[in-house]
Amino acid sequence: MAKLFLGLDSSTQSLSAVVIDYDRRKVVYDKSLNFDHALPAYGTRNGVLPNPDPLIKHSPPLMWAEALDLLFAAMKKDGVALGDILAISGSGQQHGSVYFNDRAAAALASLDSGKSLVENLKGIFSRSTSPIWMDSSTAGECAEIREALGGLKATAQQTGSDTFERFTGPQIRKFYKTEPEAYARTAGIALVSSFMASLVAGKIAPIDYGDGAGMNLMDIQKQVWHGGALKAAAPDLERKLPPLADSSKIVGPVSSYFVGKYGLNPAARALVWSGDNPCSLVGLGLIQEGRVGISLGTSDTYFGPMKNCCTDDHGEGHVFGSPAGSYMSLICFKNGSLAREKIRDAYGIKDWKKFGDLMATKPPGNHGGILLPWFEAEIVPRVNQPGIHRFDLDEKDAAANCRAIVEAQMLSKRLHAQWMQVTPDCIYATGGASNDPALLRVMADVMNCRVLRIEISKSAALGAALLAAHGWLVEAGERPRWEEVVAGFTDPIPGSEVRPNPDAVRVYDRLIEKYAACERKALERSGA
Ligand code: XUL
Repeated sequence: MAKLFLGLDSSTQSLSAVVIDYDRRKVVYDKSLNFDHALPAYGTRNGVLPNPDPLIKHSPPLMWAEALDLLFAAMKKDGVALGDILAISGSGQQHGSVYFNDRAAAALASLDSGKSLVENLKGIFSRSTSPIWMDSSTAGECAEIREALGGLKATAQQTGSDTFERFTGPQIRKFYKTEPEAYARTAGIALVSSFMASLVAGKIAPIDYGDGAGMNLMDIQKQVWHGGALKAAAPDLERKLPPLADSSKIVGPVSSYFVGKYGLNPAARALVWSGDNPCSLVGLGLIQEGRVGISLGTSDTYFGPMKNCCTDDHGEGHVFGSPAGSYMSLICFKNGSLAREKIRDAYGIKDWKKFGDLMATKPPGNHGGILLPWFEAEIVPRVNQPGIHRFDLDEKDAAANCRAIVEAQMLSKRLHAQWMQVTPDCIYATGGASNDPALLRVMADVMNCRVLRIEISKSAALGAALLAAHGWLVEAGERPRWEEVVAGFTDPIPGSEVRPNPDAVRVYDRLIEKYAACERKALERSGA
């Protein structure tokens, strides 16, 4: 019998499923359900409820539950062999939180497959909406928790990150301060990942170390709840949080709800879920330290596994637990593709091919010309005041400006990843702009490292399916090595390797000093 595993991904805009045939190393099914289109009654836009305050971003947890019903119904209709699935794991958008009252545990334990999930779950929430990662309404609470933990550096060292508006601890504190009665009625708090895992398992599921690290509430070194952080966030919090666990932990058999309604095997295992970034790490095959992912999207991210926990004293980057053991680091640069597009459009360049051709007319290092493309307030480095800064660069020279923005983005990644103390030996490039050879050439030369392209659109759901396989094998008494688990599922595109050019590497080894000095100057100018 084929060994089938299901990975689900509850993201901001959609719920996705990936089914893998483990022995054949194949994705045999893959489907996404867009919340706005499939569930218009909730009135979300891009998965988020409209709110007059642009800082507030909430979503309805019942919509996520209803999507789970719809997705299982679609899988059944599409003929997926649901009865053959051995284990289910999942991935959730990070940081978002769900608030239960004291009826939740009993309701989850007795889900009736004659009703819908929504009918089963009515009346179990102490807060009808969930703040999600896009919410930035908790600046005051961030300052309070940071101060209680001894400042920025101490907060990062203890919890893996400085306090951030989207992180769950500050969000819980805001709920406690603004709705104290509803907070008092709250018997349990889940992350999106542990909420969805609780539905599949039919009982309150633990939070895994990967997603737990995105709360500012977990002791990153010991991987236990951090007493001081809990106290700084809200009273009586420890009692409301589930236990922390490794993501290979099995919560139990799947809920009889899914057996009765969709024909799952009653022995199928329901695992602890993780966050989308930790799951993507596995889904992209980034399991050995030194292998790094760079995603070139609307914003750019730089992430990779980390053996020893090493936090960022500047408080710009994050350390999360990695489902493949130890830790992972992640930094997010806001001015990614959108900034590149701004330069392309400012010079009337019609496509990326032309952009790359223009770049190629200038040598690596661009004769020392530097451009800091902070079209929007930047996360890394922390820039509150948007602005474009040019140093030894003629604004009228289109080719030099094209080269300058790409070089600056890559130099910034190299500079701001230094705190991780991980020298990349291989970069996996992914995301929309990773099919641009001109960008990958600069990436390889600046980072002095080979670059390979990998295109896995559902890396989080695939990672979750691989976590399900791993957890099932562990329970079966095997000791699967992660290299073996991901083999064949996460191979880079053949022939995509770009090797660094030693002459260009030497240029960038010198230019990085100038780039860092320019950044310092621009930050002073913008009063950061
Ligand atoms: C990570 C973060 C986002 C969400 C997206 O810190 O906020 O990547 O996880 O779903």
